[in-house]
Amino acid sequence: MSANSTPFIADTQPMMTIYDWPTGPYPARVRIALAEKGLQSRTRFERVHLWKGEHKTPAFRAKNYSGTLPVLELDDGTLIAECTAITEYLDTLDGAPTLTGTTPREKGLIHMMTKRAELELLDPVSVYFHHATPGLGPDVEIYQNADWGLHQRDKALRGMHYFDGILRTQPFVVGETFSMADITVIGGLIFAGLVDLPLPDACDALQAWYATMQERPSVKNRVAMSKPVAAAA
Ligand code: GTS
Repeated sequence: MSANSTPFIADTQPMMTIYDWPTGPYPARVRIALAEKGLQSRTRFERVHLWKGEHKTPAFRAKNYSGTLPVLELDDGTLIAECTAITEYLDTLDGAPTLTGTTPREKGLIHMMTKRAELELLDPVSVYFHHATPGLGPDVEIYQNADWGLHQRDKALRGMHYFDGILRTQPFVVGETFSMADITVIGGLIFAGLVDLPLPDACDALQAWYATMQERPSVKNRVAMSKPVAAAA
């Protein structure tokens, strides 16, 4: 058992390992999905130190060619990277998806809006962080283009207005049900908060939605999820 393993795991359940960084916005997406699906007790977390660039080492790139977090490793050695792919796996594990849709229509819309949340919000905030701020520091950020970073910052702000418009007329990013698309927008706003990119005042629907989302236990407890459980008295 590794130092990060939680001691309350039922021995009979197959285990999964998540390689991540506890406060990271992309890792947050998978942590929220794990909590929504009640899979925390089947998960061990292995911390990969982002600020030391551990995700760029050859050893880690052997697990994920892209050198990014999070990565899911199954006990048979299967490796699944990319938050969307990991969420799809977790959501369908019990045969009762709640985050990725059940009908073809739902699945199509949720996939589209998840991709849109990445393209128009989360990924641009990330590019802004890595290119137009010190990012993870000079040892990790080997190429930076500040103009590109600032351009992506503006794109992220436009994305906030876009999602604000969506959330003016419905409670969730895809209609009436919380889904992977909501989780992805949450990831974008977590990242925006970390890089001091405030939601525009005009985005009051997005602000109200985010306040509600932050009250969800899966969102609220995402960082604490991997803290070692206190020893039983
Ligand atoms: N498309 C990937 C996914 O969806 O999983 C992107 C993953 C990603 O960018 N993860 C961040 C990362 O590894 C983790 S965090 O910044 O949210 O904590 N960034 C480090 C880097 O050097 O790009």
